[in-house]
Amino acid sequence: MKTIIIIPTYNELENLRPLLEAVFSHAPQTDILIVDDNSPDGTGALADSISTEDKRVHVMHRAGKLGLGTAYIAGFKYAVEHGYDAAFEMDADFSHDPRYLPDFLKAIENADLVIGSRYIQGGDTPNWSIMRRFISGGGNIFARFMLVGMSIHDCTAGYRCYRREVLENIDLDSVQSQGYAFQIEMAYRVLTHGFKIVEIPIIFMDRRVGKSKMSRTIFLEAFSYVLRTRFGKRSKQSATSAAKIQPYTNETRNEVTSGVQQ
Ligand SMILES: Nc1nc2c(ncn2[C@@H]2O[C@H](COP(=O)(O)OP(=O)(O)OP(=O)(O)O)[C@@H](O)[C@H]2O)c(=O)[nH]1
Ligand SMILES: [Mg+2]
Repeated sequence: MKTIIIIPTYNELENLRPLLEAVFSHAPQTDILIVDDNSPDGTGALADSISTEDKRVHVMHRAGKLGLGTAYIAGFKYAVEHGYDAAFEMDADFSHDPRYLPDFLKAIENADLVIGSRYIQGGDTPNWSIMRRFISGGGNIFARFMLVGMSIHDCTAGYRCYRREVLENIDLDSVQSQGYAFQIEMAYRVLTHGFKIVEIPIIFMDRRVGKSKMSRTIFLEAFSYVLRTRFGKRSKQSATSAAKIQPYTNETRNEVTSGVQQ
């Protein structure tokens, strides 16, 4: 299977080289696409120099900070255009530990989307404050409660592997969200297309160096996406058809499939 790991970067100078080394130590057969948004700290130039040393590394430069969602959409399109069978989402800050890559690669053989989950047995967020756990855990419970058919335990998780067929079938240009909402929207679309999602446990670590780009806006965007999808006109139709799906009867607790068609 030809795979590519999409890593969006904005000011990740210190993380980039050690991260790529760690990725290749666990999954030497994968390619990497760095999507850099003209990072002021020179991450893009470093990425270029690494790509001249290693042909597995590709770089996409964008003019300015255009957001995580559009960076992934651009990466997904690149993956489809260049004939990859599967594409990963991975943060550059070591929150998404490359040691899990072999688990993802095994799971994607029998899934359309694999999500690295913090909220199934074996998953954890050990260095998070109570408040952060509450916001993230509560957000996931809220999304599951509000979105019909959303049976994923960690729908805001950003460590994922998509099969090419999923990316070809989702209308990528119509995905508007950027932060947590982007992850929720993608997961919901994958489910409503009837694709099979598998969650595997990951321990999520806080970034070691560099600055977080997380903001209140990103939190509010996710909250508003869930409400709009639940109560919006178009979503009412998809919720109605979602309600027609057979009850979720997975023997393996972490496996999620839906027969919903949009
Ligand atoms: N290309 C691009 N990358 C971005 C943008 N915003 C964030 N990133 C990258 O996306 C990844 C996740 O960003 P973080 O700042 O770690 O946000 P987070 O992981 O949700 O929040 P923390 O848990 O606080 O780290 C990192 O690799 C960032 O460099 C953006 O606008 N464009
Ligand atoms: Mg992070």
